[in-house]
Amino acid sequence: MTPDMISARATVVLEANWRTSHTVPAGGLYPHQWSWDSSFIAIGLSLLSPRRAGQEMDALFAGQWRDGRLPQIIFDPHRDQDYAPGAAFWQSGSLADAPARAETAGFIQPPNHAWAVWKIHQADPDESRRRSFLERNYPRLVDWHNYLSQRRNRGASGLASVVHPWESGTDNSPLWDVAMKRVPSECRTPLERPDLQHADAGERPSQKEYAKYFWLAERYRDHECDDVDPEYPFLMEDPLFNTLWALSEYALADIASELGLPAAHHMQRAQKVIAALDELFIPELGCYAARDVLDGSLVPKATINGLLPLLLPGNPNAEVLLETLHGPRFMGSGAVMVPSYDATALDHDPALYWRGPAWFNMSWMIAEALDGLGDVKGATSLRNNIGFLAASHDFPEYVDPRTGAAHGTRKFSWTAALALDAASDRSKR
Ligand code: 2M8
Repeated sequence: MTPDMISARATVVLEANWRTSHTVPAGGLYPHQWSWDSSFIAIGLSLLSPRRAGQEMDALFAGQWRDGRLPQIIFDPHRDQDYAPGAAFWQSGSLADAPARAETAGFIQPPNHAWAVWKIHQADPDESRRRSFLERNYPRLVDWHNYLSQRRNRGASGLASVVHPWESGTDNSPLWDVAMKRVPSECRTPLERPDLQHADAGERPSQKEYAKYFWLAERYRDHECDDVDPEYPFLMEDPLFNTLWALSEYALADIASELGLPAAHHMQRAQKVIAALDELFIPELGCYAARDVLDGSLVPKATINGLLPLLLPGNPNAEVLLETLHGPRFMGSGAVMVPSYDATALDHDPALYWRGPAWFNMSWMIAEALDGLGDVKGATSLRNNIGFLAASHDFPEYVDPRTGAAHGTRKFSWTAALALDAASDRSKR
């Protein structure tokens, strides 16, 4: 399949998933706007239309709260029956810090936004300047990062904590299993699962997991989403979330310099996050772990989250991470894209969501990391697989890492956007 064919097919998906001002991740399964999806999508859109990439980010920031948080989901009021929990569950309008003109979730997602904004600017700096793209987004991004450092430093380590598996973007990753044991499953909200109309039950989190997800969401909402609930049972420091924060903080330094503003404080914050991340590195595991803030324990499971600190420039652990990446637990398992979880683990499942399958955004980020490390051949080979597998299987949500068989929903927007990017030469990287 030629890069032109991949781009043409990906463009059709992105057109179909565009809704006036933003892109839905998938028309049936995910009918609203999701936070970190939109960053990946906008990176792809910037190749088609910088204007549309800008609109995508504007629509997202229209949902930003007064406390700076950028919510996990901005709801489309016309589709509230089609996804749970939705706007009726969150009732964000009743919370003082929530925006008046948008209905949103109270949770957040990984902060890849400044990183994306800087990439979009670099794709066409003249167009970006004409549209004041950086001027508009810089203050919003600063508020967002301030929310992370002021409100989410729950473990006082300098890292941001996630308060729900959904906030990590890797919902049922084995990293959360132990902490989820202390979360009750007696939620009060009826357990609706519209997701099961669009994806096989065997490829989605279980009913029991959903009951716990809802219980946590109820608890967070009923505490006014205030991030100070002393009895809250789930606080985790995720290596991927914090890697993206550090990268985005570096991107804010680039953006500030481009705008002629002071940038040193952004560099310092990035370095602080990176120094704190070092406490999550387990040499014997060959990658980073997540930390349970409530008891300080590290979760020794090898996941894609733990490999992605490879993206951090000058990471002193890069050699070990590369060994793990190329070893039998990940690419050395005969994989065509990077598994989300250790392929040798007894509970690795190549079709079950974040417990084994390969995801396009993750492999795309690994390719970015390999570029940064000078492994152009490795990055190109991964990008070729991303483009080919995406376009030949109708842009699936995730694939079996070894066979490339498609799973989850199809016509998935970030798959299309990142396949488009992978197929482009992006000024020869
Ligand atoms: C998945 O998560 C949502 C909850 O946010 C869900 O399962 O319903 C994850 O893959 C997440 O990373 C992604 O942002 C979202 C929308 O694509 O779907």
